[in-house]
Amino acid sequence: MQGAGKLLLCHTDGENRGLMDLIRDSGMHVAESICPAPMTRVTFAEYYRHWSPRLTLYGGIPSTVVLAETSEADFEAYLDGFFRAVAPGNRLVVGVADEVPPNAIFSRLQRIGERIAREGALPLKAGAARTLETLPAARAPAAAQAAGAADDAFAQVRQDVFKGRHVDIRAHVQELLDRGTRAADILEHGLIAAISVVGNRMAAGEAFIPEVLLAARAMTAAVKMLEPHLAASGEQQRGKVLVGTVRGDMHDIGKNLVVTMLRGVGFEVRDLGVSVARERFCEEVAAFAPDVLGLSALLTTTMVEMGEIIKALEANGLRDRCRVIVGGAPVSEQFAAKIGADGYGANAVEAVRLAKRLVAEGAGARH
Ligand code: B12
Repeated sequence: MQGAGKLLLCHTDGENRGLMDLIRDSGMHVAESICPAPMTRVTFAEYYRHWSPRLTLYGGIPSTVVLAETSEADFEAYLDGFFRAVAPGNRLVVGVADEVPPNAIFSRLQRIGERIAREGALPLKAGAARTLETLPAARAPAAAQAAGAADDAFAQVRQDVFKGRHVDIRAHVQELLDRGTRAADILEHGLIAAISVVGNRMAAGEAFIPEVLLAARAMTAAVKMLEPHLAASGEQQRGKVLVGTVRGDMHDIGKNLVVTMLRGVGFEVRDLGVSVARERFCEEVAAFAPDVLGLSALLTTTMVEMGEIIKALEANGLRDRCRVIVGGAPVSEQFAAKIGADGYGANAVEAVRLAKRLVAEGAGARH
């Protein structure tokens, strides 16, 4: 394999006490998802001593140490032992097992990042890690430039998103609202501009899940404040919409915006949340009898589930009971047509326009 320019990875999550020599001698190049003591019996120091001459190690922080069940003192002690074991540092990519916030404590993930930046030698040389707010695109996102000067009125809320300041952002959004700034502009030039930069950085391998989660949390806090302003309420009941993010997909910021805007113009909306199974969509279509079913997906791997949901509706004799609309970053008009959806909306405003048109055309039933 090495001759063919390929690398072999071995998924080593779990108990490896009886496998230490076998894995070391197996010819694998990388041992990934290493979950050491206290969750399993082998300590990280032992893994490192035993494997690092031949394997690159990936992992090392068991999920329990980032959870509240481990005290701050024990967490720090774990990190001290961890960094002592790997100094001077070689053939190691630090990874945290399984847990993400909110269960994993944010400040601990940040602390791990700080210590790697300070003490880690490889793969990032100490001090070489770049945080979101220091990246060039974070300082001058394209959408912000389009909106005016580089340091425009929305620069502060963008910085809040980059830095994950979910408390400060509320005061800054309020200041903008008090100055008479339109909520839709704060959303577009502040929040969406910032989260798009975060997405691009994520794609380029320069932003990682903890940072994206922090950014998403700040964005969600701000969107909640904007919701009453975005939703022009008071209109009469327009119809019923059932909404959800498809199975395997946890993204909900965009879906929540769609829900807010639909409610704002008078739709009765039932929001099923994230990672919704196709069976659940079928049950709810039967029970809630929506005029429109809105499906959201943000991953290329989960967008295919939208087609499966439409097939499941057909198989259960429910397809003619409602119109199906789809949306989310990877979804397109062509994809919607291919899977037999009734419409595609690129953003929350289009979602509302689409739902209004479909309800006006057919009040739910397709034929
Ligand atoms: C925030 C974020 C996260 C957060 C989500 C937090 C949350 N509560 O939603 C977290 C950190 C959890 C996350 C996790 C992951 N993410 Co992510 N994430 C993003 C990010 C940066 C922003 C998404 C967002 O909120 N955008 C802002 C909102 C307002 O826009 P929107 O979602 O597109 O919604 C609008 C429209 O699409 C439309 N719309 C949305 N839904 C619907 C529904 C209907 C019916 C209609 C009509 C319209 C509509 O209207 C909305 C409002 O205008 C994107 C990058 C990006 N630019 O999209 C990556 C991104 C989607 N994530 C990505 C990846 C890879 C992941 C992970 C797999 C990473 C990992 N290795 O674990 C995981 C997957 C977890 C899972 N199982 O779902 C990739 C997907 C790549 C791909 N081709 O599939 C992206 C594109 C980043 C990238 N460039 O690499 N992510």
